[in-house]
Amino acid sequence: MEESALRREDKKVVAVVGAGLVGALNACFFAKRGFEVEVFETREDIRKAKVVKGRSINLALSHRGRTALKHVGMEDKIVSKGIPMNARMIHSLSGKQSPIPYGKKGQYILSVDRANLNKELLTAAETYPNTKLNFDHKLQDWSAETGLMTFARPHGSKTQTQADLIVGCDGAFSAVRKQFLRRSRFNYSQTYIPHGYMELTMRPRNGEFAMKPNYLHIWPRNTFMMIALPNLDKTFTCTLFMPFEEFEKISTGDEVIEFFQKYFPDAIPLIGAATLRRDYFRLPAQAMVSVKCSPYHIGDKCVLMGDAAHAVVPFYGQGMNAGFEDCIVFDEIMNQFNEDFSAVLPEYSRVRVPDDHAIADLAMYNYVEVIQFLLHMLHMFFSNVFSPALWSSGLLVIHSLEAGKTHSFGFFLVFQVTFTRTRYHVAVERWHWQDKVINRGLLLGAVGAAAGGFYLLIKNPPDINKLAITAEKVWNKMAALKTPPSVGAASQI
Ligand code: FAD
Ligand code: EGU
Repeated sequence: MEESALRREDKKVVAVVGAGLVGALNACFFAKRGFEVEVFETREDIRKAKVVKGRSINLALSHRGRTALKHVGMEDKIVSKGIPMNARMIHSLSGKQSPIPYGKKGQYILSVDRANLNKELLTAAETYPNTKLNFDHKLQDWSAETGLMTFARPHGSKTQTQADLIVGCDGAFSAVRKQFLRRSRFNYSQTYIPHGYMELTMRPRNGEFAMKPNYLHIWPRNTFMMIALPNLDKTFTCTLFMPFEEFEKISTGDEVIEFFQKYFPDAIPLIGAATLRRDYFRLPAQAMVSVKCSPYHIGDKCVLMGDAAHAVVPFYGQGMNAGFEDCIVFDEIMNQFNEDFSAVLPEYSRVRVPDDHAIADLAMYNYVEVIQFLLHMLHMFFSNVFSPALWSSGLLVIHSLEAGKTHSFGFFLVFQVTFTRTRYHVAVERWHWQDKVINRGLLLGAVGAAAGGFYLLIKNPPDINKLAITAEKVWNKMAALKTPPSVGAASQI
């Protein structure tokens, strides 16, 4: 007892800026170590608020996120309120549904409620006596020299506080990050994709889920798609992803129905025509941004985590999972370097930047590619191209006749990203290697080659530089997709 009291004395003050998903979780991680944790959040306490504004209503939680929750003893609590999704359910234009499992039998991802997850994490952070949550505190400015932060309070007042370490968990438009931008040798890029998203709610039908609950429902269409995740109240949250210019073409209720009739006819009765007419215009389509930067730290004073360090487009369901994994990685390095911030922070940047950049690139690549692959999958269900042997080998190979080039949809990749903690950059390296092998025609017997290839790939890691997926390439790809007749161009990235 005495010893812990003594240790408390010399414990440093850690300020966590942002009490979103990553900030609230991070507060638990730092509190567990015994730091004096001060959390500062712009919004009011969402546990008391009547209406919670925010991004997506629900999220896919997978292995990385779960592991982080486990570190702070929260896994069971969150998982018990999540809905397992064992497979994707692909909806064809004619309304036919085809399931494609995520992993082996019994493996699943979870649909969790964002607000509930955030609330539970705040409550968990608050149970540590060494944690204080400060709501209605909007960070305006801070000093990299002194660690002095200035917060705007409601009604125009301001307060200032000092901390030994500032942890920026304040999301994609991070105020903490602004200080980084002023400094030399800080790399930064942000890209808005041409797509926006809109959420629509599918109510229960006769008191039950309107569709099968244990699936991530997907409607892949040409340049856009809709996905739906189940909620505990038996609703589904549908998210429509579409280029802004397409959203803008629809301006009346009739046009909404016409549009859904053309592309998502089976969803109209499930959402309800009247609801659809109304909800489509409730909120404008939201933008999606991809942010990459490096390094993630300034000296021994400040570190960025979660979306503040790496906002990724949602086409891998990994934004939160990656942010949660940031917390584990930081925690491990804290052990390794005895909580010495001057050693921990540079090491954290060194280790984590390549992985967060890899998932950011992957999600960006997937943004266009996944729609195409899901469409291919759908077609394969209705033709004989679909081979169970290829399937079970974990490798789906798609041959584009027009381009004369074979493309693999890395099920290994999706698997490693979703169900393991394989470093993101390593998973990507393996995937590129796999594609190369296939294009060289080494894939003869599907199962044998895939198994052998996988073995080789572990032995010979490929060149990382091949990876760079530029926004430009993604744009070119979008352009190619817009010219329907020559589909072939779409397979050359
Ligand atoms: P945020 O959740 O943005 O939280 C930041 C917090 O900081 C907020 O509470 C904000 O109020 C506060 N803040 C901001 N500025 C200040 C300031 N100046 N001072 C004080 N506080 C401040 N990820 C997944 O893993 N799986 C999914 O299925 C998934 N689906 C998604 C679907 C969509 C449509 C979108 C847009 C994203 C999705 N994501 C998903 C990504 C996920 O939402 C984010 O990665 C995650 O919310 C990041 O958490 P964060 O805490 O870093 O940032
Ligand atoms: C997007 C928005 C299916 C929640 C990528 C799959 C997503 C999620 C996929 C959102 C897709 C896309 C994967 C998971 C997941 C698939 C994945 C995307 C959850 C490649 C709430 N994506 N998402 N891939 O595999 O790895 O089923 O808003 F439609 S979970 Cl875009 Cl695993």
